[in-house]
Amino acid sequence: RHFIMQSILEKLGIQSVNFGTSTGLQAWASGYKYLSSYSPVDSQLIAKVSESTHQDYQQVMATAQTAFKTWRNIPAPRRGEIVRQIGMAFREYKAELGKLVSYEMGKSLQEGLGEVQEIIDICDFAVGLSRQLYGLTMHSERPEHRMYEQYHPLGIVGIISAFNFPVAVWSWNAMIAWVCGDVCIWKPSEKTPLTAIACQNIIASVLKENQIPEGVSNIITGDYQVGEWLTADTRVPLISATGSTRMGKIVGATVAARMGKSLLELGGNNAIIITENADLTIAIPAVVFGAVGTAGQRCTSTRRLIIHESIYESLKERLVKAYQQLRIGNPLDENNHVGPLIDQKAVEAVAKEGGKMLVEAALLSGDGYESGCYVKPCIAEVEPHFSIVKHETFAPILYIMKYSNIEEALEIQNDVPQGLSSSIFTLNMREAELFLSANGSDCGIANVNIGTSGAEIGGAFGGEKETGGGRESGSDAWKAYMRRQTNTINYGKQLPLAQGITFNI
Ligand code: UN1
Repeated sequence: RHFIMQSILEKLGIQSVNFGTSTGLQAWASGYKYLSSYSPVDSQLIAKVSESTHQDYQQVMATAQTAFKTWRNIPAPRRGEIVRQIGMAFREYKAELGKLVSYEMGKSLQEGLGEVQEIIDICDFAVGLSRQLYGLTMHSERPEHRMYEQYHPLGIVGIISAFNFPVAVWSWNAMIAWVCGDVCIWKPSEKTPLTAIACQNIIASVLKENQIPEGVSNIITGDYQVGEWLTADTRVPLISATGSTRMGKIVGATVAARMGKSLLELGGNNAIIITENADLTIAIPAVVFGAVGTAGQRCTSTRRLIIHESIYESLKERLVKAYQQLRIGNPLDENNHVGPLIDQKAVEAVAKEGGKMLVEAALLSGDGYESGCYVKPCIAEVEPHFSIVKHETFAPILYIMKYSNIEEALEIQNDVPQGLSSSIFTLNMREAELFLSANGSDCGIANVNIGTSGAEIGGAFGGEKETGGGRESGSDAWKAYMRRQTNTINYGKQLPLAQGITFNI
């Protein structure tokens, strides 16, 4: 193992190859099965993590249940203060954690650091929120009555996160859940367990210093089966899951069958419309970053480009030129634009795609590409109705197609099963406003003159249709993490009934 990575692992508290599942402040390794975390950068084994056994799971659950009873009684602004300190701890470890994210997942160092920045930002957001968990008051229809609503902590929140944002998406859920008074059980992707353990270690010291009980922050590790224990468990009122639509349908059905709540953030099939009124000097870098950034493995990655016919040929040429300039290689080297895919299985998915190739996909081999996970981003010319265009392939594949009028462009944009992110590049106000109107984009995110990816934490993040409908992170997404209660108080001497009903005995 690279000695620099070794010292980073040590600083993040990952010292032994047999590091166990950790829950809050204590760590144990009763399991006999291990997850091996290999880096897609150079295929080195970084470390092994013990998988949670069912017994571990039951112990974590019991600890979480007990912790909730204490945590929910700590005033929300005081919980916010703990989250503020957590944000400070992540500032301290930003360089190391950002590097580990990059090495374990394969995204560029810039993006690895960006993920830690998202954690810091959501901590700040959550601190402010901890004093703003507002409910409404209503005027009762009855005299001498008062009505209001309040939000109470929900309980245990199960967080299932994906490999592509191994730490940021967890933090959107965990930081909000904690100020709301919930406790969390996190099942990270089995492809990126180490970054999760590093996060747990970073926050453990804060929790300990503040004498927060064991079980407010828990991790369980393993494959889909461990996830199933969580999703089927009636002790978990909310499951927040990020991943494929295939996974989300199973999770959603399991949670719904027990009347739990789920917050799903699933696949996207994000398009950019480039009209004849676009400023191409900003449109082209937005498209390339959206399509090849994170090697096309963001749920917000740009997958489709819908281009006005009048500029189609010239834009095509400029894109091909831009793609020729892409440097593919070790993501820890800041000169490179594109790193590896998560594993070789992901590489196989690229080979199955079709369309008329403008820039060919290729699996790279040789010096620096030994892990077999590096692919050359590709562009394919397609018709909007092709079936390959309707599904999400988690790789740097960009489909381009043309349109002749804006209504047609909107129809193409909306005619896919997914509904996460979308953008339009235009300097024409009518086109921009139409895109944002009820007749425009049907996605949870709709942007003008910026790309589909790279959303800020302050907005509600999520999408419609097969994307799952959940909203995480900013705005009022916190409401999903609390239970709402409507209260009516009669301070008079009569008992008037609602709707004017009389009942005399
Ligand atoms: C994801 O890919 O699951 O908007 C989340 C973005 C990031 C988050 C993506 N802030 O691209």
